[in-house]
Amino acid sequence: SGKALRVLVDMDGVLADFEGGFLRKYRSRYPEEPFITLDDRRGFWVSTQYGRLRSDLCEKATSIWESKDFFIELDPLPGGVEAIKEIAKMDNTDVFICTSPIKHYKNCPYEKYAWVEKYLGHDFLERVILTRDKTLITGDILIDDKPDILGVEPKPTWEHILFTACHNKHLSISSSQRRLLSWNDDWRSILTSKRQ
Ligand code: UMP
Repeated sequence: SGKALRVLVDMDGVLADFEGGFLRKYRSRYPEEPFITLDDRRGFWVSTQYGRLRSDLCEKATSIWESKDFFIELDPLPGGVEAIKEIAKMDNTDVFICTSPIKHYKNCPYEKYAWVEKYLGHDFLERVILTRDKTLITGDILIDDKPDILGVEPKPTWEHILFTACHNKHLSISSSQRRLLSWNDDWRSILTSKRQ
């Protein structure tokens, strides 16, 4: 059956509900300010869309994920924890969580590890990759909700599977690109299709 299949799984927007956690805390902290419903979200960058709504809302949005306890308090997205545990147990398969920390580093890296320990267990900490450049990481597939994953490596080894999120659901993707609509979608077939 050949070399083990290497599966890279993004965290925010794939395993952890970044968008839902953001909106709840933004509305709680800034109850008088306008907000963007999840249905009206467009574009990967929350800060950019809030900045277009009113220029000062860009930094108010940023203040939310720069706050202590933001990342650790994110809820798991439906089925994600169960799916990645199942992938981890599959024969001939290596799974890693591949996530980009924010540059305001006081809380985020710590809380990402703490989230993984809380929901996936201490042993899963072996499987965490924090990087701002995912093109450097080799793998067979990368399941990620960001439409454009760019970095210094022009030809990453992985196939990017676009995980559907509120901000990307309206995007038309090229015929060659594949989507995972949710963890209820057929991720097992995507893995099977990549095996030798
Ligand atoms: N993020 C921002 N600004 C935004 C939205 C998200 O800095 O408007 C952060 C949250 C995550 C990171 O830490 O960007 C995205 O990481 P990946 O999902 O690409 O791993």
